[in-house]
Amino acid sequence: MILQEKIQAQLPDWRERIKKLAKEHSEVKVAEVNVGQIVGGMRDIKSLLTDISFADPAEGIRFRGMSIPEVIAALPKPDGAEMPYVGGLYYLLMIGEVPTKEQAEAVESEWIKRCHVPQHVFAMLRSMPKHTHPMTLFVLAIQSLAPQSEFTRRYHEGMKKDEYWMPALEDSLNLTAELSVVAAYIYNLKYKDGKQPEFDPSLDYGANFARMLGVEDQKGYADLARLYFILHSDHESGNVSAHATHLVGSSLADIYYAFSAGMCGLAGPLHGLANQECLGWLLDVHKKFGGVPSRDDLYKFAWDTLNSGKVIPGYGHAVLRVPDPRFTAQMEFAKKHFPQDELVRLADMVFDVVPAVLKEQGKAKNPAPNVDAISGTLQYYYGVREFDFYTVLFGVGRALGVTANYVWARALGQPIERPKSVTTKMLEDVVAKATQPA
Ligand code: CMX
Repeated sequence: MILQEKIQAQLPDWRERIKKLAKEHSEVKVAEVNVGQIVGGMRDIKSLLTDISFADPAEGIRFRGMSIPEVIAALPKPDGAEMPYVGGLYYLLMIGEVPTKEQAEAVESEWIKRCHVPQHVFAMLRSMPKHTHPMTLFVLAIQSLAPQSEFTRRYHEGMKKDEYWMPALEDSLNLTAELSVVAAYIYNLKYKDGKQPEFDPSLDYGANFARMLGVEDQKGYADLARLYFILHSDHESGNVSAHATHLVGSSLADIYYAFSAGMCGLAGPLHGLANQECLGWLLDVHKKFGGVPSRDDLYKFAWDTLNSGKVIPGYGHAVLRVPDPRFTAQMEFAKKHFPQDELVRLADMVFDVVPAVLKEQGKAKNPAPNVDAISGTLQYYYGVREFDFYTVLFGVGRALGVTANYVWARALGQPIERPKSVTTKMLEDVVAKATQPA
């Protein structure tokens, strides 16, 4: 299998580099930690190792060193499509090289081969109460796929440590193949008549997702799905979903345990839920003014939101200090395909007005839009209007990045994570010593 062969070929060199760092340079200091970082949610503490992606504060995310526009331009595309194969992105994340069209298609074929969700998963989903949140269903479905884990089976047979990554890759390919079917099934079960259009083995990942979701404009939505999954795949390892997956995986739990932990984190309002809150805010503006408001009205509305003690969703970021290139890519897509759509025009006006308002308020370190400022608007345009489902979409994309990290973490023998805690008294003592007059 293509990914296995490529990783195998790269492994000796990577293992040597890590071994050298750990054996010969483990005492070299990388950064210092201050009290603010410990009290403030470990913000910016450099303590995670990944080569899959890097979020540069001044540039945004780079996948294997490539910016979003570079990735979209370089990855091969299905015939007649505007956006690249999702399988091509998976190849890039796993291998660190831009695939040829044949290589991207080989990953897509692996997914098609492995796309057999066991019937008990659907039966379990059908047995849940109708009002269950789609993210709860998603997590349960991931867990219910766990009995197929190759990693767990081989672990209990006593596989050697340097082989861990192989069944980890098997599991990751199976999981990512099945997730799109599971997500579409949840959508159809919860919001439609429960019948799901058949998976078509002649289509790629994005087109199949559009088909299974049953949207009207299949071609347009297939491109959006490809773009959406690519953009949401990874944002280095410190965010909640990536870090939770990595942490749980470091205990040698299989990817089903690890990824479902990540998805529980994604379900939180400060992480994956923000996209639906952002669209909700745009729709509130739209409703209040009966369409796209004047700039003055929007300016006042934004200030009213801040004055009522709320944040303006879709703006600000923990790491980025510029407009998120994932926002820019989606805005360009919307302006190219449906520039006259009222919500797109409104989102564009918000982009013009809100950063200035946040700057005037002077609190947010980054007054620019993040990925969530537009992603719901695009889904809404294509008729996917069930807000609660948006985090599931995010999860399908996020699986690509976190499983690539999981495979490489096992390949490089990354150990179980165990940071150290301190007590409040210890911090106070450190502060007292540091601030003592000489
Ligand atoms: N509207 C109003 N106030 C904001 C703000 C916004 N969009 N963004 C930041 N602020 C405020 C913070 O609430 C904070 O206020 P307090 O000092 O009163 O607590 C202050 O500005 C400083 O915050 P920060 O250091 O700039 O931002 P954080 O790293 O603490 O938080 C984030 C980052 C994303 C949670 C925050 O910007 C926010 O709440 N934005 C709106 C929600 C949102 O869009 N979330 C999606 C994140 C996307 C992602 O994770 O990829």
